[in-house]
Amino acid sequence: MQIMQSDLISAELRNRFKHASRVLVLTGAGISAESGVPTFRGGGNTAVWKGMPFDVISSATMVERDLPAVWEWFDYRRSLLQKLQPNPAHYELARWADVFQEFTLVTQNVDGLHRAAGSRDVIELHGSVWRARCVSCRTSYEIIPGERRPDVCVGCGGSLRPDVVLFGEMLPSGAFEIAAERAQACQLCFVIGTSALVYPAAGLPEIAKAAGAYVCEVNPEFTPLSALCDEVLTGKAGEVLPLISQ
Ligand code: BV8
Ligand code: ZN
Repeated sequence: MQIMQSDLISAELRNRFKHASRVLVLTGAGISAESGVPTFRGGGNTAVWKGMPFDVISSATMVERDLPAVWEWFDYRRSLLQKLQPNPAHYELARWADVFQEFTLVTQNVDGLHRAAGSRDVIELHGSVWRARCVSCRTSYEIIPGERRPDVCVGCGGSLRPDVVLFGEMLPSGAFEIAAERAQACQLCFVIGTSALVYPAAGLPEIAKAAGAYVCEVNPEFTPLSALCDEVLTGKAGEVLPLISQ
C-alpha cells in the first residue's frame, strides 16, 4: 500500500478543519470502492446489468415496465453488499460527527455503509437497498440481511419496490432541501468519491461554493467539479481522509 504523504493536506485546509464549526460532506460510490463495492463509472465504463446501462435498469420507467427485473438487480446488489464492511473512510467520517458543532453527512450511496460505520442521521439522498416501499401507500419496510425480503404490503396488500430514488424520480421530500440549507450555511465542504454527474446531488457543492465555503474534493481522478474546488486531494478516500485530522 502506497503511504500517503501528509503534506498532501495544505496548511490552509488543516487550519480551516481545526476552526470550522459547520461542515458538510457529500459522498458517492467512490467512498465504498475500498470496501469492494463496484462504482458506477469506475475505469471509464458505466455499470451494465444484463445489457442495460444502470441508469436504465435503475429508472422509474423500468419499475412500471418490469418490477421483477428491478428487484433482481437490487437483490444482486444486496447479495454483494452483505459480505462487505465499511472502510477507514467511512469510520473517519463517523468520527467527524463528534468533532464539529454542525456536521452534515449527505450520501448518494444506497449501500448503507455509512450507517454500518456508526454514522448517525446520514442524509441518504437516493434511499437505501436495505428498505422496500409499498407502491400504493408508500409504507417503508426494512430488509434484513440474509432474510427473505417482504414482497407484499401487509397494510394495503400493494406490491413493494426498492426504496431508492430511481432516475426520473424526485428525491424524498425534505431530504434535498435540508442538505441544500446545510450546504448554504457550511464553512467547509468535502466532496468525496463522486463523479459529480448526477443531479440534483452534484449541485450541493456548487451551493456551498457560491455561499463562500471552502470546497475540498477527494478523488483519485479529476471530475467536472474539480475546477470549482479550492483544494483537490488526489487519492483514495480510505488513505486520504485519516490524514486530514492528523
Ligand atoms: C430528478 C439510486 C426530478 C439507484 C441513483 C440536470 C442536468 C442533467 C440531468 C438531470 C438534471 N436534473 C435531473 C436530471 C436527470 C437525472 C440525472 O442527473 N442524470 C444524469 C445521469 C445526467 N437525475 C435524476 O433523474 C434525479 N431525479 O432529477 O428528479 C426530475 C424528474 C424528472 C425529470 C427531470 C427532473 C434522480 C437521480 C438519482 C438516481 N438514483 N441511485 C441506484 O443506485 O441504482 S444515482 C446513482 O448514480 C448514485 O446514487 C450516484 O448518484 C450516481 C453514481 O455517481 P457516483 O456515486 O459519483 O459514482 P460513479 O461511479 O459515477 O463515480 C465514482 C467516483 O469515485 C469516480 O469519480 C471515481 O474516480 C471515484 N473513486 C473511485 N475509487 C475511489 C474514488 N474516490 C475516492 N476513493 C476511492 N477509493
Ligand atoms: Zn401499502
